[in-house]
Amino acid sequence: MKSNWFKQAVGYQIYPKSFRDTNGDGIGDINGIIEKLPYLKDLGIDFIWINPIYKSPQFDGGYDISDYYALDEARFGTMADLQNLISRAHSLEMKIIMDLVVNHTSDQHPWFIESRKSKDNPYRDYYHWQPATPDHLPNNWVSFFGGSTWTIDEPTGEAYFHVFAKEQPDLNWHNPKVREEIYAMVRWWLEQGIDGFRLDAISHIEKAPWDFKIKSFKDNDPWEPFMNVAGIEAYMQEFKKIFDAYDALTVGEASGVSSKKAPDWTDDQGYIDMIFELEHSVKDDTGKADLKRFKEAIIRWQEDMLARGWNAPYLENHDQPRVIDVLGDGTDASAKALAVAYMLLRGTPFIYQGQEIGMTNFDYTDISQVDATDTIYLYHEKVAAGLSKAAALKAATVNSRDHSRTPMQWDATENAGFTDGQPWLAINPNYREKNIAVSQADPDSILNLYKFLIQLRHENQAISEGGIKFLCPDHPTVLAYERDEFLIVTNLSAEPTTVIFEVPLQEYTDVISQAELPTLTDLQLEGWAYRIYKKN
Ligand code: ISL
Ligand code: CA
Repeated sequence: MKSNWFKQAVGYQIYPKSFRDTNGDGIGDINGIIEKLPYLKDLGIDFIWINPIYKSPQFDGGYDISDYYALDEARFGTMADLQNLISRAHSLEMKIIMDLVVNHTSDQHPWFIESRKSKDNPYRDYYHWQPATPDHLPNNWVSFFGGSTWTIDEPTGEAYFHVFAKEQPDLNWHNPKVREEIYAMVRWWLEQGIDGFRLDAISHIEKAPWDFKIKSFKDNDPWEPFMNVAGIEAYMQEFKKIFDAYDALTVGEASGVSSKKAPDWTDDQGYIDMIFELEHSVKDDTGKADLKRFKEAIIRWQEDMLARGWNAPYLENHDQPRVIDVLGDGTDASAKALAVAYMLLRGTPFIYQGQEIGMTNFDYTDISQVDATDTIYLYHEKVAAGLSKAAALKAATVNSRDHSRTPMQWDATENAGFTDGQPWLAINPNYREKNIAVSQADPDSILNLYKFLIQLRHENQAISEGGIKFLCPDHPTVLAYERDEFLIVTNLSAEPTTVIFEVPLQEYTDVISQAELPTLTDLQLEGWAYRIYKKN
């Protein structure tokens, strides 16, 4: 049986490279996180998820690990720094979880360096190898980052399998030795005192038989052969034994686990505590999300996880553009309505660094400003297809991961208070007006609204653990729900609207203004309205 403290908690995601640099090399570091712990405590954060800081060639933002037992010391700091971070966080009653990247390693990992040497190398079966020629790859599966999932490799002439970049070969989970190595590593990290993991791309560790035929290449169809494929349950069960033994907090990035299946993953007997679903964050070619689709996904996940299971609501992460420009219209008002809409849902909400001040997307003018591997790949693909450089840049960056990876905007001083050196990625020029210091001083800021919402969660069990019932699920712009004695209403559009409720509004008080509500069944909502009502 798992412990339940996380049901009242709020998580904060740190992309360490861009959080705070303390030694002037332009790269955020562990000491930078330590420096900002009081800020996070003041915000009300209960635990922090830190993106990968392990030894890595950094081909994919550290999601290409070359040594599971070592930190990238040159960039981020030493194990002693990490120990210091853990103990300082714990003394402030905050927990620390780290990324666990076990679908793949870096191609620079010693296992892969061995594996590729010969067909009879003892590490050959740590990865997936198949006979292949350029005209006859083992199958027609495509990788998330573009191109085939197979790369032919010298010296053996066989192909190895990768669902992400070719620099990220997939581990062979059928091999018991691989599993033992991974489980030992997981135990070792928990012994170091970290409180748990965010399980990267965990739903991809099992694959369909190589002769599986992809039905279509539209939407999510091409990923089917490595999305929560049957057989994965056994590995998750093995993981669970370790997690339970350490009472570790676990969040799975589990695309392909449907809202119907998710309760089995996350209920009291489930493998992990909660799941990040990816369905609500689908965007089109213009970088906008379809509000109808967003609402449908949120409501379905909340309803399907009501009887059993646990959600991890989020609006942003290091892979997604900034929500203020995706679902919002760039205004603070839109960021606030979105904050209220998701922060009071059922589940453990996550806030991504900078989201709490409404950090925006970056206005790219040249491909050299981009770091994200998949964006650069897409750009070259578009140029090769005949697009002008400007058009290719626009198309490739519209949904780029790098929008959210620009350095954190702490204050209005040179380089936004992020670094005294040259930042590794360009800082958004709007940092002079949009930063933590300015937001702290303004009682009406997005930041202070987040603080209020976190407090409301902490103080009211109805919001952390109560039920949820959606009102007007078919309204085009209003997301409204009851959390036991609370009623939350948001208008996720700049257009005013009216909505008719079958709830006796006169029995409620406005939590924000403390005003009693008139006897009305219809509510006039201004653009980006948000209301939090409580039953008298
Ligand atoms: O479904 C997906 C894409 O449609 C995702 O499951 C995919 O798993 C997701 O993009 C994975 O992201 C994570 O793993 C990647 C890394 O590049 C990302 O930054 C990380 O969040 C590879 O490790
Ligand atoms: Ca640094």
